Amino acid sequence: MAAMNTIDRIERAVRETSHYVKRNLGTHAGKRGQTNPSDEVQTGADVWSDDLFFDALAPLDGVGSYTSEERSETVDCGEGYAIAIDPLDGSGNLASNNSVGTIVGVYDRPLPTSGRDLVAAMMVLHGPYTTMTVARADSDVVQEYLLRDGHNERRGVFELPEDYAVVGIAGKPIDRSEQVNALAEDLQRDLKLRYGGATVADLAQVLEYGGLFGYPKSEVYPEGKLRIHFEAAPLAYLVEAAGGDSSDGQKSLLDVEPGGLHARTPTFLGNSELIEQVEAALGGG
Ligand code: FDP
Repeated sequence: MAAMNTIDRIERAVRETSHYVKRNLGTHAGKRGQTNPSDEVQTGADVWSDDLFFDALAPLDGVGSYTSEERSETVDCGEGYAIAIDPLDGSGNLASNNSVGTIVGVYDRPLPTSGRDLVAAMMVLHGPYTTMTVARADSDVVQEYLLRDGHNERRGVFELPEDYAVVGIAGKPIDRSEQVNALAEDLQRDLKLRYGGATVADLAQVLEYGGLFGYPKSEVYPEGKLRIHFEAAPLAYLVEAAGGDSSDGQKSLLDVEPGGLHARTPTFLGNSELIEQVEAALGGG
């Protein structure tokens, strides 16, 4: 058996921590009333899961730093890859007992940096069952695992279907631009509406059925809501590896240069034809 490399070790630590998170999530779902570095209210589960992932990932050989959506600063851990993590993506869904997940980006350069420096991206989805989807520079496939009872099984590989069926675009029409509203209306004419409020869960629908997920800029979020390092770039890496595309409205999300650790971007992920449609509609800004 080949020796484990650093990405194998990161993958294993994310899987094992995710098993534990899933089993204990309900006990930590209450609001705590503090805010994260993006000024959003954290749930107890955000802080709890961040501590768990930190304890599992920071000591690994080959991990050089740990940066989280829940911490203002990067924690230096030695020499090696820079980890960027959203430990509990979609935690606003906890109160209503809907899906949440985890997103991990592994960069081979210190942050801030663009998604072109990613060497792996992982997304865990806590739905009716827990899955983990992994794209790596050293693998040709986007692999999905089923995580159950402390055990992991290969469940299949993701390749975006040629046809597409679903669309989910975030935000209230009253806060979005006219161009975004026109695009959404157009797409919703022949695609099924799927928006649940956790990026990982909404993206899982796009990976499975084909389609488009979007979090555009709006009056509430003039730069978009999703963070480049922790959400947009790692998910773009996954989708592009699965044969799809990504965009901030003009270019691939992997080419967006973050102005800081918690910088945000408008985010569109999905089938190439739909991303072309997004850029044709919004390319002017
Ligand atoms: P949350 O704030 O609940 O952690 O990370 C931001 C995020 O969730 C995404 O997972 C999700 O897609 C989005 O915000 C939901 O935002 P809205 O409530 O504005 O739809």
